[in-house]
Amino acid sequence: MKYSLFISDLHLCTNSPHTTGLFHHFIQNIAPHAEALYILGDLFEYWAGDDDLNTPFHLEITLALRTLSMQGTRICIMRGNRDFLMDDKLAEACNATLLSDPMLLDLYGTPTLLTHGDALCTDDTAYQEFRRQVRDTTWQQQFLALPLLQRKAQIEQLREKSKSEKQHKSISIMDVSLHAVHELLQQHGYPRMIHGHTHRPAHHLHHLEGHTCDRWVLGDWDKCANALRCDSSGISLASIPD
Ligand code: LP5
Ligand code: MN
Repeated sequence: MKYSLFISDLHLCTNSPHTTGLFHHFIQNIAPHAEALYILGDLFEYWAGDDDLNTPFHLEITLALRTLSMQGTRICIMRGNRDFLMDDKLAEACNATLLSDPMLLDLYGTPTLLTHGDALCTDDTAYQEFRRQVRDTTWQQQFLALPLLQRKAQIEQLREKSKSEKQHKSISIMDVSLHAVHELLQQHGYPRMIHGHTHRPAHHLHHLEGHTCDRWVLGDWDKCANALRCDSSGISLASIPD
């Protein structure tokens, strides 16, 4: 039976060799059996711009994805809040298609809405204000015009700020807002939804105006690989043997 796999929030970087090992195992042994692999954001710990493609680590990751794609598994990549600066050169290096966020598609006969998930965390007003600023095209052009090393230094400062701010934010503020979820489901005709970002893997049901919508939340890859499998019979946790 044909199926697709969904992953997100790997946060790959040279400081996390365990997760990088999980990634290579998944790409070499699990993903080749799927017809498509969807990466729903935060593949990387952060992405400073496509001019950072040629580090040994980034070459290793893009080559792994390109090899998978050449073997016949279609790869679709969505930007996350850490790697929203990924662009066409990154997609070309991986032989992947970049998806916009949100993206509605027909998956084996079921309308399915894909999103990273950060835009749904509307109660986190400090983050949403920051998000508006950095998703602005003019801001991005100015930021990408800075030297790569300067951009990386700024992002690393920002990662520290994000880590410390998160310690003072409540768990509920950092989750998706139900209001935002319901609004998005309504706007798109009550589809099934798959997202990541919150690192709270779960299957939720939303009963809305006579419709029941499934919402699947992907897990992060801090300790183990996490993927969802989707085929014509529905969605389930992918089994990933060691
Ligand atoms: O990523 P995670 O899970 O730790 O936390 C997110 C939100 N934080 C972020 C920031 C990223 O982690 C940092 C890396 C982004 C790289 C982008 C590259 C280009 C941008 C470079 C800009 C210099 O997304 C966090 C949420 C959390 O998810 C849960 O949803 O709470 O949000 C924050 O922590 C944001 C703060 O609340 C507000 C930050 C204000 C920063 C003001 C500008 C400072 C610029 C400093 C640069 C020197
Ligand atoms: Mn995220």
